[in-house]
Amino acid sequence: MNYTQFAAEFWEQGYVVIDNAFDPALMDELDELIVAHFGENPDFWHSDEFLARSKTEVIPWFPQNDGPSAFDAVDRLESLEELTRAILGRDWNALYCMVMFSKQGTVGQAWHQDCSPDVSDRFNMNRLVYTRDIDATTGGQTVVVPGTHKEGELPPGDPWADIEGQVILEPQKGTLVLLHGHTWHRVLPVTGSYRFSTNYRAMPAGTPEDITDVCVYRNMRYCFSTGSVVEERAWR
Ligand SMILES: O=C(O)CCC(=O)C(=O)O
Ligand SMILES: [Fe+2]
Repeated sequence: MNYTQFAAEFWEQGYVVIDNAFDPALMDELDELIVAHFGENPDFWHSDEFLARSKTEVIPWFPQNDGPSAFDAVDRLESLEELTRAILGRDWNALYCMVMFSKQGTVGQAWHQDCSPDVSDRFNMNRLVYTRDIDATTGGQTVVVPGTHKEGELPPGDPWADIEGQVILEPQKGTLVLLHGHTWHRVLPVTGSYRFSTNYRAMPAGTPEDITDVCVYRNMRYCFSTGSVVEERAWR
């Protein structure tokens, strides 16, 4: 792996896609655990207001919160550690590992930034692991706008409208996507089957642990710990 080159691309574009980053057998193992955990028809976890306002139909699971697990194997990979260090610096910290599950027929996730861009060098980095293919037949592709990690706040507007310059990603089994938390991104509607990603979130040294507590959408800022809209953003 050329860590320096990937790091340069990350800082230029606000994301980088690395195919075949993980052993297929490990992907199968994690995929099976995720499917077993959620079953076919899990209940939503967020409040109705959040689901309605954010237009984000996801159910989170923190698999490392229940003690040692197969998910630790990804954290332990030297390649991922080195790549993360090349981007975030030597004293980066792991934040948490979160699986985000969306049922078939749900809307995916509206445009957002994972954390406030008010301070440009204060951010989380998503390290997204895909244990199965995502493409136009499954739906749920991840969409990013390259370079927007340098453009400040996601502008108010239609939570779902296309944004000029957007790029649709179709991660495959074993793909790693590194995504800056300020980069404007969303997930397309989940048409074919249920859909999930596993996110090993990380952050540079000195970043507060609650960095991802307030998420920026085009129509509001939403605080997860209090379950409330902390800012309305008018757009029509
Ligand atoms: O699941 C994805 O592809 C993106 C998820 C996302 O927006 C995030 O983890 O912050
Ligand atoms: Fe996100």
